[in-house]
Amino acid sequence: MARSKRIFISDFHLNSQQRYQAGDAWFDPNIHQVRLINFLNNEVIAKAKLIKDLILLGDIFDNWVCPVGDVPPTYDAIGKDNAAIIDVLEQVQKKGIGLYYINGNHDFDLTAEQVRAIIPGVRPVRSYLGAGRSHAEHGHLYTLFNVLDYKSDPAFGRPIGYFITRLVTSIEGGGRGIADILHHLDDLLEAVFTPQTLASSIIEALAERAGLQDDSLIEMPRGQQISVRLVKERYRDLGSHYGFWEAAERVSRDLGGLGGAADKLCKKMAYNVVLFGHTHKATIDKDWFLVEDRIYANTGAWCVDHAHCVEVDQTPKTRKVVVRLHSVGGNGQITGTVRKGFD
Ligand SMILES: [Mn+2]
Repeated sequence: MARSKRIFISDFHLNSQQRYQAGDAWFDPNIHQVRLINFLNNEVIAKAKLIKDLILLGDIFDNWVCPVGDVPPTYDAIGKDNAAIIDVLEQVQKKGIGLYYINGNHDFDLTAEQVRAIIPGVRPVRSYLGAGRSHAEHGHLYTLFNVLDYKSDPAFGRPIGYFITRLVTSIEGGGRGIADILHHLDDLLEAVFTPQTLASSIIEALAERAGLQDDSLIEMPRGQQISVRLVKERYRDLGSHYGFWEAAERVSRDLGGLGGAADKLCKKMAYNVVLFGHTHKATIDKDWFLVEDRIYANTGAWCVDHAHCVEVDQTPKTRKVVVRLHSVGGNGQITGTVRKGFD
């Protein structure tokens, strides 16, 4: 039997032991690790003869979720502190499955060299093309708060979402996970949405909720620090970099999802299948209204109650492409499937 299936999973948000112990990491090893490892063993490794590639679709490692008073973990530390998962990813490859790594925003500065040192054999890529006219990437590049931003931060390109995440993680009872971040933003944007004040108002309000002043310092990697004031100054022009309408459209993707970005991409690049992660909202739909016959699927997340994976299969004989969104239960077994195809 030919290997024809590509399996996509994303948004593990693996963090360091320090963050697991502090209880503010999004990935909870006590609940999420056994599910992930069982899934990889039973649904990927055990079915290796059917599977061509396993694609990690971004935000696998996370050094954003860390309160401002602590130094964020290095990628090496995150790798070491999740050795059991890294080990299974190596086993996947030993079964002849290609393992691909695509950066998300929470691991945007993890280099190809670094990821190859942490997961030997992995293939770092910017996007995954294959099986007909299908395209997969993390999806943050279509947003405003999470797109790499070398205009505001010429040295590192950190999106403002980096500081939003650090601040929300520092708010007492501020919550844990993307839904809580969106809750804070929703709340703030009603008051502040003009491009001129967008970024600085968000930082100011979140800093206040975290009990910080303008001259409070945020601990950064490599012994550096940055003040709240400097963050506000750096990102002040964020909205105007894109112009009002483009900024508004991008913010709507930050808040509401990436389906519209998938439509645009299909039109521009003539794809018929687009996969994203990033939103933590698993979905699959086939549309023929705005664009002719396109399938958009989102891989959801593995640091939440209900995990998902997306499978793209191309029947070797007919070359027909089928996309399946699988729900994954607490023990890592596939518990339900929604199928969309071109027949
Ligand atoms: Mn993301």
